[in-house]
Amino acid sequence: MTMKKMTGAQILWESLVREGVTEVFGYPGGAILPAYDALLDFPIRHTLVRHEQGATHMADGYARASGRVGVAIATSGPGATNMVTGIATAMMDSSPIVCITGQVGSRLIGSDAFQEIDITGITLPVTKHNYLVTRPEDVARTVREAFVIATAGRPGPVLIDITKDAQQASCLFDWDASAPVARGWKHAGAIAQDRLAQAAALINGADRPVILAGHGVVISGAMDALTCLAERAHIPVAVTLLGIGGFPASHPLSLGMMGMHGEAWVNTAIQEADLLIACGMRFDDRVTGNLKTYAPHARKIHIDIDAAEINKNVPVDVGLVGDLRDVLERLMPGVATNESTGWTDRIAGVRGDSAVRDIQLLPDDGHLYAAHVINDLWRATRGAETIVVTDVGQHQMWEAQYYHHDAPRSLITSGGLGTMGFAVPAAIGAKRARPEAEVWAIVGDGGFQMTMCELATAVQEQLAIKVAIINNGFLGMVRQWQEFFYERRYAATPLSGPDFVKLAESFGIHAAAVSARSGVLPAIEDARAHDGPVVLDFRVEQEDTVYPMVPAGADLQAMIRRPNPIVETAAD
Ligand SMILES: Cc1cc2nc3c(=O)[nH]c(=O)nc-3n(C[C@H](O)[C@H](O)[C@H](O)COP(=O)(O)OP(=O)(O)OC[C@H]3O[C@@H](n4cnc5c(N)ncnc54)[C@H](O)[C@@H]3O)c2cc1C
Ligand SMILES: Cc1ncc(C[n+]2csc(CCOP(=O)(O)OP(=O)(O)O)c2C)c(N)n1
Ligand SMILES: [Mg+2]
Repeated sequence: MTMKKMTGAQILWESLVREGVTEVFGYPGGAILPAYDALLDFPIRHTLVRHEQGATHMADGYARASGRVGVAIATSGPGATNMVTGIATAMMDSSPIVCITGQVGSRLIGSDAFQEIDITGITLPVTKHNYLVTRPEDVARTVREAFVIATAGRPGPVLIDITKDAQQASCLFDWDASAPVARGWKHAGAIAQDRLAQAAALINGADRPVILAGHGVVISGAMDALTCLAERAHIPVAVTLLGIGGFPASHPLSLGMMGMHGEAWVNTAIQEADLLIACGMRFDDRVTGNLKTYAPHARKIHIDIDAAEINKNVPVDVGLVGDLRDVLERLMPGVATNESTGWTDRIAGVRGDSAVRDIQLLPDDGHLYAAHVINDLWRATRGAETIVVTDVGQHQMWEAQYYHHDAPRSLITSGGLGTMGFAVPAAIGAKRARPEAEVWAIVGDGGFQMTMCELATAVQEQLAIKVAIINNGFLGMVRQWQEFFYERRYAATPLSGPDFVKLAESFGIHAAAVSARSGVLPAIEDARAHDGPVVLDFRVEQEDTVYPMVPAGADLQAMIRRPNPIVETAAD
């Protein structure tokens, strides 16, 4: 191959193109200007964001919707520091993004130069890896390594900080000679056959097994393998928040979400189980509650690609380190067919007896309930290729409970960091990744006000995202904690906001407010029919509460239930 002299900036884009990148999300500034100048000559579309946090969430939403690496770009100093929340969000949820930041000239480093910040130092704990590049010769290799590291094993964010002089200077571009050197990301070794046999024996001998399906199911593409295991051994499947969509909600063996706001019968099943098969999930504290009393009767199998997760929170009997799909496929030959239904009947009994919400029976007291809005959205969009992106708070939990996901990558949400402000930009990124999909952002009035500036991005880029604001006039989830644990002393949780309809209209966005149940479906249908972004302001009951709730650190069975339950059954 003939080698060509190119600037570091040109090599950056050429390398990204060769990595298959077609979209980047970013915001320019002095230290990254050489890269922006060169961008005009490369077949990569740039989405101009309104805040660099938005760029990182867009890259993250893009990655989660597609499984490809999302790319964000910003300048040095404040541009780079604005990215930190988005990088941490991606880190906590194992989402593969590559962030590129400009840095002051290499001779100025350490001089407190204008907009100089040690972004590799700042992001060290929230990236899988990061780089400071000071020579054009290192750009191609660094980009190639970054893409390997972002996606290999457990995915995560990588940051590349490139000095201005490294962008400007030229060198010979040699792609082949820049092949990444494998270092710390080598794949886990093969799992010994006796470990697989041990796991299979536990499964074959269990009377009350439960599969705990996490985000790793989706990341690994293990949906079919998981369904195969569940069906062959007749094992019910509970999902984590990030595992939603990894196993179809409509499947007869689907239990629903586990944990703090999981369904009562799911947590009961886990506490009664004699075997847990944890698949690509990390036993987050939102999932386990009190570790001392967690699943006390259960033997545990844990399959995870990250060896550090095995025995981290929950000691297990058999740990299998590897890619979930691969491990499940190798496990299957040893798994016996089981048709006994005693255990699933028992769970169905708990499910039927226990007072479960039936949102159809929530009192018709003139108030609009978030649960109705979300369930109606599910009814309206089921069957269509829909991606729901949520923000963080009560509405996020109601989404998990009342929207029933059958497809992987159809729910995108910030679980580990719980980043308010995530939904609108992540929805924009998801829409970029899958333009044919209908993309809904479900967002609280608090979180919406954190990143609502990105509506301008949706308008400028003509991205037809639909935004449903669950407007309860409160920082609802914090208010709920104050209601339960702080004697209803609502310190700093009542929240005002602008007139969201007027606000959206000022961006040139079609918008409507809804305050009655009868208005919900027509508004949703109108939004779906509208060819462009839409904002719907759902003015819901102000002091509604997410039930059930396991108080932080409490035993999983110690759920706070809706008081005076009406006869409740699972929605549909
Ligand atoms: C307000 C709020 C309330 C919440 N309440 C709940 C709740 O009630 N219930 C709940 O479940 N969550 C809840 N969460 C989310 C919770 O905090 C965690 O984010 C979530 O439980 C993590 O799910 P996970 O372990 O499946 O995914 P991740 O945290 O993304 O972990 C994925 C795991 O899969 C592994 N993995 C990745 N790729 C592979 C692969 N190819 N093969 C094998 N393994 C792989 C990773 O190493 C990792 O261990 C809540 C969050 C918020 C903000
Ligand atoms: C950036 C950030 N700041 C603070 C919090 C703490 N927090 C978690 S939920 C929540 C309230 C969210 O309110 P809103 O967006 O209106 O959603 P609701 O709970 O009312 O549905 C807050 C403040 C957070 N998760 N993220
Ligand atoms: Mg709110």
